[in-house]
Amino acid sequence: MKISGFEATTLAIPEDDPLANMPEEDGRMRPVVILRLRTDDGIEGIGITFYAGAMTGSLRVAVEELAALTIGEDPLRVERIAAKLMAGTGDSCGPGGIFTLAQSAIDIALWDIKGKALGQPLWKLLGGHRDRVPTYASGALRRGLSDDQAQTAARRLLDKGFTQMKTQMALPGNPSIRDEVRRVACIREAIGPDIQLMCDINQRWRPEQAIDIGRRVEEVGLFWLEDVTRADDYQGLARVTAALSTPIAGGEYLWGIEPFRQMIEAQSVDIPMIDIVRAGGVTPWMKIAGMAEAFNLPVVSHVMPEILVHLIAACPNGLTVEYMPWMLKLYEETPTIENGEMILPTTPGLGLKFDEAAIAAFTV
Ligand code: SMN
Ligand code: MG
Repeated sequence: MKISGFEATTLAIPEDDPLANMPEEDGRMRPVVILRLRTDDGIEGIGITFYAGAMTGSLRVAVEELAALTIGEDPLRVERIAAKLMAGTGDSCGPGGIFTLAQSAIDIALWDIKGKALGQPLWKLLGGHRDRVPTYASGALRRGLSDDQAQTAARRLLDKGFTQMKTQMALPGNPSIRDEVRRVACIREAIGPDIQLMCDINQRWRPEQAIDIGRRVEEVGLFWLEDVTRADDYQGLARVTAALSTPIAGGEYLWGIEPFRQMIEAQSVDIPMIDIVRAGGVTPWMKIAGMAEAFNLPVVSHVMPEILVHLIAACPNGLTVEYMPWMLKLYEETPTIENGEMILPTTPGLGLKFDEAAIAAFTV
């Protein structure tokens, strides 16, 4: 089997809130590049990438330029292809930035092809540890909502059956410490003591602020506090992690494999969070998860639950899947949720089929 063709398409997808129907800001769109990678025996693998914003046109071209290097290659030889892409860019264009974003789309599509060629769902090929995994609602309890709106949205997530959900602090404007603490406390009040609540800071605090506010919210009982300060301040993160009993999560902003070594060695976080497109695809994602396992750390996913559910289910230290619903509308069907857990598909590869009408509607 050989790779024989490809097609990359730029889409704009609404960043809406289908889970609680309370968008912070109407009409926000996320540009995305999708890839169809084809083989000479008729298999098509699908890939996806984003985070390029105004450079998404360049990202699409980068995907096409890298995909052109895969023509004639055996799609099952994922590492050989990764080395060829790196060599094809002079061994110096990555890891990081548009190279890695583009490489991710190709790596994801290769694993989809591998699953389809072998007739196995991806989560089994990668290890198959579990066939259902915990998941948490994300993207609904955003920092721009009022306390009242956040409480209403949280109750809607409960009605939908979620048993874990994520909110945000580092509220907009110039919030007092009291405002920040009140936000997580009011959500806790709305959901009761038994629901697991995570909180994302998106790198917006100083380490000292994180320790101060983090101590004041310990009694709210957070499942984790995420990206409390700059992702590359490994030592600052480590100070926060040492000071708080609330677990600290982070890693979604790191590129490739090696920064996770620095983060883990510095004891910066309790829970590494691995983003598949910044990691470089399925292949490096699994290596990072294995590295974390060796340090007795769990791992969590970032966005695209329809894809990441496979990876979290595959590894023994996968903790929970972020159920961020933005991309679900691209597919005919996505994994279902039962009792707060995502159920793994049994169809080969990613088990996803583009909804062609949706793709046509989002194509820019
Ligand atoms: C997040 C960041 C970027 C895109 C989507 C979501 C956020 C999260 O940090 O962890 O959900
Ligand atoms: Mg985050």
